[in-house]
Amino acid sequence: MNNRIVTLDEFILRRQKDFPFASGELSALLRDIGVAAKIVNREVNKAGLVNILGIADAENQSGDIVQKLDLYANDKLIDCLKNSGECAAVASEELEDIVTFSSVEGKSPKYVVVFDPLDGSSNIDVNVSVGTIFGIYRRISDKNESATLEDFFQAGTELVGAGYVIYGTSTILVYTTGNGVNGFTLDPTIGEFCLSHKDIKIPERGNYYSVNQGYYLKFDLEMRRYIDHCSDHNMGLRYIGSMVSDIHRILFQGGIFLYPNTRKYPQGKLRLLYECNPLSFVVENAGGKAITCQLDRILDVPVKHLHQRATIAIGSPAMVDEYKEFVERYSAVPTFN
Ligand code: P6P
Repeated sequence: MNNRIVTLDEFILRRQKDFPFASGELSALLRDIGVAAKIVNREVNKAGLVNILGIADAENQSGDIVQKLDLYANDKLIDCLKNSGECAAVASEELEDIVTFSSVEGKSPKYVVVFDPLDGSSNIDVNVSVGTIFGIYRRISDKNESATLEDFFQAGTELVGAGYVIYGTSTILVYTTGNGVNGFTLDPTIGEFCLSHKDIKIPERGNYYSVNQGYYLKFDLEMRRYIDHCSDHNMGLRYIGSMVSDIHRILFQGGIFLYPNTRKYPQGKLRLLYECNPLSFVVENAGGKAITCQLDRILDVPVKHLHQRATIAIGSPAMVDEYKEFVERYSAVPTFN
């Protein structure tokens, strides 16, 4: 059994032949994201020890109270990507607009990156796992000019790479460039992400469903009937309040995560650009499915603005298909697909 350590950097370089435009820029960009993740991890792991807890006196674009660590993670990701020379601009949950980068060493970067720097950050103060979500698009605007919003208003199907980092009992980076999904666990003794979960495939179904049951009475009929179905079939409920953590569990144990429209969030709460699309890209590449609660494939949904919200049902293919049947059977809105 060959249990030689394979670091993230080594893996990326080995698989560079898989990249459609294997000229090394995407490899370098992924490595830079790995560096940012290590820096963020260092601070997340000691959040309880230094005065970076508590509420920054700011709100982000979603109107959420921003924890200081959100801002720290946001800044570190921007620094790493700005200096990489491979990224032309970023969009972040913590930024109202895109941030474009000037050229580094005369390079004209091919890519832009979207990210939620610290998803589920309300859990930080109670030591529950949180995560960073990222997605990589090829630029479509004029490479001789600064990147524009046009580069970010691309459907999820145009992603060339996506992944997440979960800061939990261990820190794991999971990513795909469209050719399989692989997980790397950070070994703090050597400061390297090491291949730990090769070619992840999501189970066809699982024993848990994941939804904020507290909103049950506010859900539409089809969602309530689906939840009743899960309960009638003795499925367990696991909901962490950190989408990265729930999706990570589902990737390995199977299951379904749902965030439908509610009175407070009639379009859904989660953000399409930097939460739903990247995680759907990962889940689909692991053999899963991701649709809106109106039954559109998440990755096909047109991106019209940076902080656009979406409803989502994502996870094991058999369970997403089952949920789809409930929507078709109980939804007031006729479905034609
Ligand atoms: P609710 C965290 O704020 C987040 O964006 C996701 O990580 C999480 O799944 C969801 O919101 C939790 O939302 O309304 O259930 O508290």
